[in-house]
Amino acid sequence: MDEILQKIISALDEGEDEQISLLVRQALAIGFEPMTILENALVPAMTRVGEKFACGEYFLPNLIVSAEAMKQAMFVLEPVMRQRQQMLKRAGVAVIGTVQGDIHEIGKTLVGTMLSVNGFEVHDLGVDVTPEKFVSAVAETGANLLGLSALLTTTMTVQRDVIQKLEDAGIREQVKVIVGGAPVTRAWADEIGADGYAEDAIGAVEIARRLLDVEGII
Ligand code: B12
Repeated sequence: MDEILQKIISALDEGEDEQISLLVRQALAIGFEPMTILENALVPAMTRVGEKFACGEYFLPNLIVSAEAMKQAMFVLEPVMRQRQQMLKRAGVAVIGTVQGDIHEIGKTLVGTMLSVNGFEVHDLGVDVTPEKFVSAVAETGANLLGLSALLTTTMTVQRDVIQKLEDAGIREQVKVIVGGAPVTRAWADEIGADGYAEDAIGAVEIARRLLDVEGII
């Protein structure tokens, strides 16, 4: 593996946020594509941190510093990704957020960024978003895509609540609902009546484009 990507992986693992911004800038400067940096360094490194947390090698402070480093890296990558895809025609209007009770934001933000650089107008509601807030955002923006992120088994059920609330408000037919997050599966998506599920941010764009019949390549 390239040395610079390896350094980015180490910086994320150790939560060195200043260092990681520098390294990501360097990687871009020597010609790495933003998606390569994401897929080959940042995402696997974050996944590894999660595994270390799960097996008791890392503790919550480790997660927090690594997540902060990931955010800093994204601050550098996002404008570059946006700039390179400027010419895309509008694919749709998307509302996205992490459901109530859940503050995990990295995956949700990544999905929002990927939708945005692929031509969607994205309204990111942030984290810990109530079903009511999702419903009013869909109504206000006229969104045709709603992305619900949940990273905890205890908050996945809120995805179902949001779909129910859309039905109650009479706007379920207006919007395609896609769900995701580490514990979410296709079977769960089917069970709660979501229109789509994706495992990662690229899959999210693919499914969104398919559901909304948008032509063109990612
Ligand atoms: C970073 C992290 C944190 C950070 C979050 C910081 C931040 N600003 O986001 C902090 C430290 C705050 C945190 C807190 C907690 N966490 Co945490 N966290 C993680 C960790 C390590 C990584 C998550 C992450 O960012 N991954 C990287 C991104 C890129 O991946 P992703 O989020 O999965 O997103 C991708 C896909 O899922 C998908 N996707 C995501 N959203 C969506 C949405 C749509 C619409 C679609 C289509 C796709 C999609 O695409 C994304 C991009 O590829 C995970 C471990 C893991 N394996 O997931 C644990 C994990 C999710 N956390 C866990 C726990 C238990 C907690 C705490 C309860 C810990 C505690 N004791 O306090 C709290 C909960 C706080 C709360 N109320 O939300 C558990 C959840 C267990 C469970 N099954 O319920 C995990 C799995 C760790 C573990 N193995 O135990 N956490």
